Amino acid sequence: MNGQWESFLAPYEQAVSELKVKLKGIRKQFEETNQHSPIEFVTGRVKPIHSIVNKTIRKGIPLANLETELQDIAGLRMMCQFVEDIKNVVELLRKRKDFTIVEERDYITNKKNSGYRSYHVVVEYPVQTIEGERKVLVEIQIRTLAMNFWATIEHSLNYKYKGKYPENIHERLQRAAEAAFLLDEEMSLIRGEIQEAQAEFSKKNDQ
Ligand code: 0O2
Repeated sequence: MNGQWESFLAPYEQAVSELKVKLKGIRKQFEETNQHSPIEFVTGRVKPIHSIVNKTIRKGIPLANLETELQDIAGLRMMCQFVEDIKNVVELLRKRKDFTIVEERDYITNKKNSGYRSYHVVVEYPVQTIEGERKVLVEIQIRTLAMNFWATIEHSLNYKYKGKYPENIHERLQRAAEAAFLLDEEMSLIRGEIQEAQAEFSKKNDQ
């Protein structure tokens, strides 16, 4: 059984490794050209077998339909400093020729009831194997550092409650998510004001 899982997951492992290198490469290119990188850091993982099995049970997905119906067996996360960076990252992904976007889910405009915010892009990525090309689905989650802070902690608390928080905890988590989003908005405003001041300063110096 474990051997079967291993060979099933092998192309997903390959997709995650390759995409980690490629997406980290975007950040490097911005740095090399002395531009603000919309990407702060990139992580990736293949979903553990027990999480795959639990999710198929929870969502009623037959194991035979895993490849088409479970879109996040391979997952990448791209963390950004500012909310505005997220749309720039999505634009960069849309322009790429090494995979095809099959779905986008905007949980920033439409936050989840839990308070979760993130932009999800599902792509079909071709993996080259010794048996030929295999296309696998990969979910790329794009979020700010503050959204990631909230989601990481909420995810670890969720294990204790299995998604069923007592009402007051649920409300406090929602409020904490709003606080994280306010922080994102404030940081963007501060950045905007600093950029304006810098532009003024350069204009005066040029006169
Ligand atoms: P893990 O351990 O991160 O892999 P569903 O799972 O039913 O909500 P679906 O169709 O799988 O939805 O797609 P969706 O919602 O676009 O992506 C699910 C993934 O988004 C989750 O994967 C999490 O990574 C993240 N996510 C979604 N909602 C929340 C949330 O309320 N809190 C946190 N912390 N993360 C969330 P998994 O499989 O749940 O978990």
